[in-house]
Amino acid sequence: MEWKNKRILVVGMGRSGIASARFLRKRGAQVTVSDVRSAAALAREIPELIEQGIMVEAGGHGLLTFRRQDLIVVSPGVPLSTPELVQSRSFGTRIIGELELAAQFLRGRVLAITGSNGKTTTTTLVGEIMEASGLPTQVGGNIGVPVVELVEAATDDSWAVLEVSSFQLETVERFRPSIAVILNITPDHLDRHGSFENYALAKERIFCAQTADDTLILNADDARAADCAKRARSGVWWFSRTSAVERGAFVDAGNIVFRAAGNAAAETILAVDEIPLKGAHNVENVLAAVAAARLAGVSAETIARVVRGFHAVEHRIEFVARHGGVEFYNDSKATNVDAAAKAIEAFPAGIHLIVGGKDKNSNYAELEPLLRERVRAVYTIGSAAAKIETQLRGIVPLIGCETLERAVAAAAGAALPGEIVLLSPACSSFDQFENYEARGREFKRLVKARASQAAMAETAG
Ligand code: UMA
Repeated sequence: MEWKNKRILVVGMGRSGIASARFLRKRGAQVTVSDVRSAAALAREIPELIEQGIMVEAGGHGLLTFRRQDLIVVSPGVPLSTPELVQSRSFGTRIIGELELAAQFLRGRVLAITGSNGKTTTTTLVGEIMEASGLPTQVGGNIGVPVVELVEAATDDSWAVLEVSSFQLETVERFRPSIAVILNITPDHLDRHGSFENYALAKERIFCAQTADDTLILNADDARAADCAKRARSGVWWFSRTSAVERGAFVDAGNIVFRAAGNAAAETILAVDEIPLKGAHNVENVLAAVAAARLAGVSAETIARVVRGFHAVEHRIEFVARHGGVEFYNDSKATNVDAAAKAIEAFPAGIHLIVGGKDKNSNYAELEPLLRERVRAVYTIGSAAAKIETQLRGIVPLIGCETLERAVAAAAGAALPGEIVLLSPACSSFDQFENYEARGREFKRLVKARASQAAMAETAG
């Protein structure tokens, strides 16, 4: 498509929308950005956009604004069921997302990672491995850097290592990763996608444009992810924590190994014990990273070296502090039930668990066996609290706290030496925070403030 003077509407003025609008304007398009937030709320963003010649509609989406466009670029957080988008589609207007837009310009090869959980950790790890091996690498996508921002520095020899979400994948057509990874598919975002199957089908779009020259890496231990092999045109490789795979990465006698083909001998990469990250799910993330990096041509030695030195990504079972013998962990990125389950599994017992936020039509009762086994008490926060309390009643002691501040105080007050206070909310954050990062930062601030108060009291005493 020739972009010059094309009328393009960007929906949403967040990270993705602003980057798309700037990108399109630079290529000569007539760009309008529309956002439901008020002009006052967008006071920081609007002046710069106007200065660049971008038109701004704030305080709601106008039906007419949506009508006069050659193309609509929608932000990942805007549902495709938004009435203005439904109407535009019925008029035949093409609607794409920022990922598809970027894919049409991005040079070099793409290594894309999706999954319900583990995306950010695996993407960060693969990015570090690729960089350490000397391959020109950029990291972006759902991890926080819009993919259009990678276009300028990309070359025919470079790699873009991308975390991609179901929201971004929903609108891809020509996005074609040389290597695609599906870590797992478990219920998430059901409020947006309507059903688990719709959500899974959105994830499958990661390989919709792949050909036999491309590679798809799947988790053999995850039934829905493994099922994708039936519909892939690409070469399928596997990873598994529980059994040997014909080709790919698996655990063998306590080691992470990689097998290039069914009859080849597996090469040892490193021992499972050498992985510095907590939890069985992180073994899966490492297996996926090993398979992806090995297939991108990185040596076993480089992979092992980077994995050994890799520590938790912020907000993912991140160690915050230890005081009064109690350890505090920030797992704010656990925005669904499965992610919270994985965090609980990472600690044997004595957990004081802070849960809640904005519900996504989730079933918290799925946590029951783990709560009974490992959790001393659950502290609820946010708008999902009433639903969580109803679903978990009678399983563990429940303490309604409403705010994170009260939850930290209650959990810290109740936890005994040797126990754990874990923020792993199983919900999104948007009812009380700007995003999960803000929630995680607030948790860390509260914990550290308590620790320094305790230290001061001790000194004074
Ligand atoms: N908005 C509208 N109309 C609507 C809905 C929203 O105008 O109907 C506006 C909001 O007022 C706001 C803007 O859209 O101004 C927000 O857009 P957005 O929600 O797409 O957020 P961005 O800031 O553009 O961030 C997005 C991703 N957000 C989501 O998918 C919700 C970020 O992923 C991503 O890092 C960023 O693009 C860069 O690629 C975050 C996320 O929560 C981390 N992802 C979900 C997850 O990981 O579970 C999928």
